[in-house]
Amino acid sequence: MKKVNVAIVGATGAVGTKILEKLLERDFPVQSIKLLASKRSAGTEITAGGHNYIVEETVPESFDGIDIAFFSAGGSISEKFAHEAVKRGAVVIDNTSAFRMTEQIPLVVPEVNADALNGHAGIISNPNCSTIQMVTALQPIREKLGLNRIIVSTYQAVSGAGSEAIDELENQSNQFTKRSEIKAEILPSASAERHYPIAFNAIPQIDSFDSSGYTLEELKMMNETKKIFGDPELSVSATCVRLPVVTGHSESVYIEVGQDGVTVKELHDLLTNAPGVVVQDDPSKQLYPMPLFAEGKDEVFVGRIRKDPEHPAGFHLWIVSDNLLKGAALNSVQIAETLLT
Ligand code: 25A
Ligand code: L14
Repeated sequence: MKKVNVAIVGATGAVGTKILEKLLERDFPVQSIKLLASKRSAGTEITAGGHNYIVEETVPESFDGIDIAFFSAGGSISEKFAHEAVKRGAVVIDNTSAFRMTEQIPLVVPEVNADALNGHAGIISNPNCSTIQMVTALQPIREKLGLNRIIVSTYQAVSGAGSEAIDELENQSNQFTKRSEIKAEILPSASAERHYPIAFNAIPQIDSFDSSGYTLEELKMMNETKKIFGDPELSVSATCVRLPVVTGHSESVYIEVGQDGVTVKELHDLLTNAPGVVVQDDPSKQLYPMPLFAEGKDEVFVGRIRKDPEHPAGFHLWIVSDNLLKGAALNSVQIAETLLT
């Protein structure tokens, strides 16, 4: 395989750090790796895989000679630099929401719609973390049985909101046990008018509200799922909730498949053979997925598969994955690997 020159924008962040880890761990064919972040982090030394890297400030010239640029520094940075990177010859794999719903830009989960990469024009979007793990698990079901409806409630980890949110949960947990004043400055979102403690709490707001009453995170799940599946008619609705979990998103998913009379065993068999999916489902052994045990793992874990007693095509599933890996860094690196093969 041809060796490539890679850049990571947002390399010091929660997702950027994992992208570097995955590139090294998976023997990605790198010629060189350039770590980019804001001016604040320029000069920081990062040691990984026996190499010392010095973080540089992101400027337009950073992308000269780069073949693949991974972006994970927030939407505004992608808007500022992604087109510039493409102009200078790079393919951009973007982890932010900046271009996901732009029609000509592919939104890709390799296990689901690798074909969408054909004929891309330089920018490829990596979907939202909650969306990725859900569509990865539902793809084999949709392919074989059809899918008419999804109702999902999420239980999301703080690492999805970046490293500052992880620090906030840790600090608040300490403040709580020491009975000192609890300081909330980041969640539910840095730009929100009011902030609430996440430690020992559950916050039914991820990102800001739309005039419809849904949050942007919920709308991302609804719109991105339809785009990835290529099915604008699919009925999807979401409720997204933040929990005091560091890493690993969980989802309670209700689906209506395209035919009646399907059995739980059929779903088990389909999911057991699905790429990137692991079934953990045995009530007699209390076996089900949990975020604490999904952290650091590449797979999407599925359990609690049950038939809805009131609807002939309805099923319930519990889907868990590491939001920084399959939900972000791993999926981005898999997109790059798919492009190179
Ligand atoms: O707009 P979106 O798409 O909704 O994305 C919003 C946020 O979501 C995260 C990502 O946070 C992003 O900021 N994110 C994006 N995609 C994601 C995904 N798929 C995702 N999360 C989950 N799944 P993050 O923490 O992962 O990454 C932030 C990185 O962005 C870098 N960055 C910021 N501004 C930049 C920039 N890079 C280039 N140019 C810019 N102008 C940021 O680097 C980080 O790598 P950094 O240089 O800001 O350094 C982070 C270090 O600095 C400390 N720090 C943070 N704030 C301050 C600070 N130090 C001093 N003062 C501060 N105010 C941090 O502790 C950290 O060590
Ligand atoms: O759109 O705060 O990829 O958990 C995913 C994580 C947005 C923020 C995205 C979070 C991000 C979200």
